[in-house]
Amino acid sequence: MSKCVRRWSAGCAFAAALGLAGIGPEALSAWGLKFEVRLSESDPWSSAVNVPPVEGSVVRFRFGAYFDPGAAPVITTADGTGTAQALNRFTGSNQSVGFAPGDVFQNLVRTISSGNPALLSNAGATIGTTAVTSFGSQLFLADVPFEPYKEIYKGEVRLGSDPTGRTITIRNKTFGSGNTAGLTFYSSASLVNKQSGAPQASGPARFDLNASINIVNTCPSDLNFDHSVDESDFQIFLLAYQTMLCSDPAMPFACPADLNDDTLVDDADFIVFGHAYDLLNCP
Ligand SMILES: [Ca+2]
Ligand SMILES: [Ca+2]
Repeated sequence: MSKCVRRWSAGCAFAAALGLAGIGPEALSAWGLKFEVRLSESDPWSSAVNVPPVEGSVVRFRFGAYFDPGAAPVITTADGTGTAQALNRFTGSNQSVGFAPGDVFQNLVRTISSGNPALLSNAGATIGTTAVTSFGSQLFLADVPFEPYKEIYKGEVRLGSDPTGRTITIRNKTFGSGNTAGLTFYSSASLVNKQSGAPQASGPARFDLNASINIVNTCPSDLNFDHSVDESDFQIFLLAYQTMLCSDPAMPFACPADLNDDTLVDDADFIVFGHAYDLLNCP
């Protein structure tokens, strides 16, 4: 605490507040980038969520860095080996893998108190650039007491109209740039003991924790996505049944009424649909 107060009083006060909020240590790898998702503001953050393929569905996500206080010395870089205690910046970009046309990032918000605007620059499936996104001294991760995770920004993924099942992974895209480290932090709240978190061929104990959005229809016969299988769905099914071939241009995209995936909408699908229709409510 004394070192912290002497050198970084503003940042230490910030970290102390977070420490008092009860954020506890996590059993993770030594350090890395962490991405998490949730469906609503009241849900806990998670590494994965399931969401039906409904246009306009929103999944919240956040991005930060974590450090394991129990893995000292936790970081080996070109500058030496030390225990991570203070994160000072992130350099690089993050991305989604698996976006379908129409899927977008939106409402990106920096949740640290300062930072280069490049941190949140969004181009399609990429967020950020290789610009140095300095945070000043606000991201202490140790000393007051150890803070194992620091959120850097948050945002949302909004699904487009693609009705097919798929997985979107939110993860790092580029880490560092040239001689500029991906993360910069200090081993003892001292500029002298700077440890640059650049990628090291020998392995710097970095392990990123990615997040997944699993787009799955858990109620396939609910063809209009209103959580029940009723007359409205039957009308949609009937049109597909009359069209029959999934390859017919008149068939809705991805042939959702082909419930047994055999490229036809026929009696076999009607049996599946009829069973769901009897149940009415989606599981
Ligand atoms: Ca329905
Ligand atoms: Ca079929």
